[in-house]
Amino acid sequence: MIKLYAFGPAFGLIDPSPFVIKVDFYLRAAGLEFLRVPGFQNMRGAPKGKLPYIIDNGAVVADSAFIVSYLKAEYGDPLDGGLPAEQKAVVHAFTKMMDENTYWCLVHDRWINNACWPAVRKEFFGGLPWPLRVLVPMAAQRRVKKSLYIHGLGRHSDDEILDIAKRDLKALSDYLGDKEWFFGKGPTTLDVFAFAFVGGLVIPPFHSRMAEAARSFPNLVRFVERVKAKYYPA
Ligand SMILES: N[C@@H](CCC(=O)N[C@@H](CS)C(=O)NCC(=O)O)C(=O)O
Repeated sequence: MIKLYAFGPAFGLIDPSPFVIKVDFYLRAAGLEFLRVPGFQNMRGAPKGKLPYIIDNGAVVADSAFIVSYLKAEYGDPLDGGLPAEQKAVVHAFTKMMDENTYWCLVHDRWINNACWPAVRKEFFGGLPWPLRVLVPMAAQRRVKKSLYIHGLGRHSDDEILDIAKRDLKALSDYLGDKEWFFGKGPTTLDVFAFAFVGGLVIPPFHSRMAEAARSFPNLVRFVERVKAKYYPA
């Protein structure tokens, strides 16, 4: 049985990490049986110091992109197998946009923006004893700030970061249009990955300008609701 090592539910999401949601939804959409193993302690065993990773028949695979490639190689490619090369190229380009750009906007919103940070701090660190409850989130936020600065996104103003996120959301919204799925017929990995990132902005009960911007695209909201109803019924 495939074991998916995750953080665990938070903010109305099955996981705070869009990368974990990607793999979870991929496994469901591909009809593969798996066991989700939640817990922040999973970080200790993570081969690359990040979640998610999976263990399958003794194979340890880290990083959502490598995990999906592994699953396709091992169990077939029911989601993208029928796509022509041109559409696969679109999947790749959008995927990298979300992984390398949208993701950091989401991180900035949750970890730096005061509209989200107090709730995030409480969710992740509220269970720690005092004074760790105060010191650990301060150190963690400092580390995230540094990562954002090194990435480059953290050098922009809040307005510029919001604008960057909106452009990604608009591209996804324009491409989805009024279709049920990004390529019409059924979920491909583009739907899986888009749900992970757009859902990560739309679903949590945050009212930051970025979350509201995501909710201002009615077709993306409907898309998230459709996926939730079909793959994550309450
Ligand atoms: N490229 C990785 C990114 C995974 C990732 O950034 N995971 C974050 C959570 S969203 C993490 O584990 N961060 C912990 C840390 O950096 O210490 C993937 O696609 O799986």
